[in-house]
Amino acid sequence: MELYFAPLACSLATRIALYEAGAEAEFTRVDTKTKRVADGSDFLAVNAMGQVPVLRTDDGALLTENPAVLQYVADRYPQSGLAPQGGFERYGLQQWLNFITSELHKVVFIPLLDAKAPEGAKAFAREKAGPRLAYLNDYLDGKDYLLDGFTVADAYLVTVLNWAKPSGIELAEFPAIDAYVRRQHQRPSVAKAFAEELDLYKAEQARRAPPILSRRPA
Ligand SMILES: N[C@@H](CCC(=O)N[C@@H](CS)C(=O)NCC(=O)O)C(=O)O
Repeated sequence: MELYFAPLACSLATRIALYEAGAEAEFTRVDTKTKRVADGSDFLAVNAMGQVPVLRTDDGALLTENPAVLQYVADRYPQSGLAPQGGFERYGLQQWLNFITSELHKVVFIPLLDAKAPEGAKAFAREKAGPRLAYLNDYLDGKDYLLDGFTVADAYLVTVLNWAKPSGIELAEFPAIDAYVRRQHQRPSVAKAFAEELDLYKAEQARRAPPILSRRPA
C-alpha cells in the first residue's frame, strides 16, 4: 500500500492506522499547496481534488476520503480490531467517522486553519466549535475511546484535535477531550506517527521561511 500524505494533515490518521495494523506501507509526501508529489510529479494526476489522503492499494486502485480510506485499512487488517467487522457497532463507527469529517474537520478546523478563509468564515467556525466540542466532551466523559476499544475513528479524532491549538481553540475548556487527547498521544502508534510528521512539518516550515539575511531592515 502507498499513502499520499502531507505532514500533520488529516492523512496522519491513516498513518496511525497503518502503524496500528503493522502494515507494510510506503509513505509518499505531497505538497498540497503546489499540488506536487515529492518526486516533482503532478499530484492532480493522482487525485483531481488535490487533497490527501490518497491510498494506493496493493492492486493499484486509488481510494480517497478519510472515512473510506480508514475503513479500507481496518478491513484489510481485520486482526487489528481497528473497526467492528459488522453489526450495529459498524454503524457506530461510521457515525463517528462522519461526525469527525463533517462536523469537526470541515466545519470547524478548515476555516480556522486556512489562511485564505475570510474572517466571516472563521467567526462562523468559532461559533460552531463550542456546541460540537461540548457534545463530544459529554460523550467522552468516563470513556477511553469513541467505541469499546481503539478504532480508526480514534485515529481520525486525535488527528483533527491536534489542530485545536493552532486554530485558537483551548482544549482545557473541554476536560474530557483534553484528557482523551493526552491519553491517545501515549499510544505508541499515535506517538510515533505524530513525532515523525512533526519533524517533517518543522523542516517544511523552516524551508518556507525566508532566510534572515535576505529580509529587508524595517
Ligand atoms: N473530504 C476529504 C478532505 C481531505 C482534506 O481536506 N485534506 C486536506 C488536508 S487535511 C487537503 O489535502 N487540503 C488541500 C486542499 O484542499 O487543497 C477527506 O475527508 O479525505
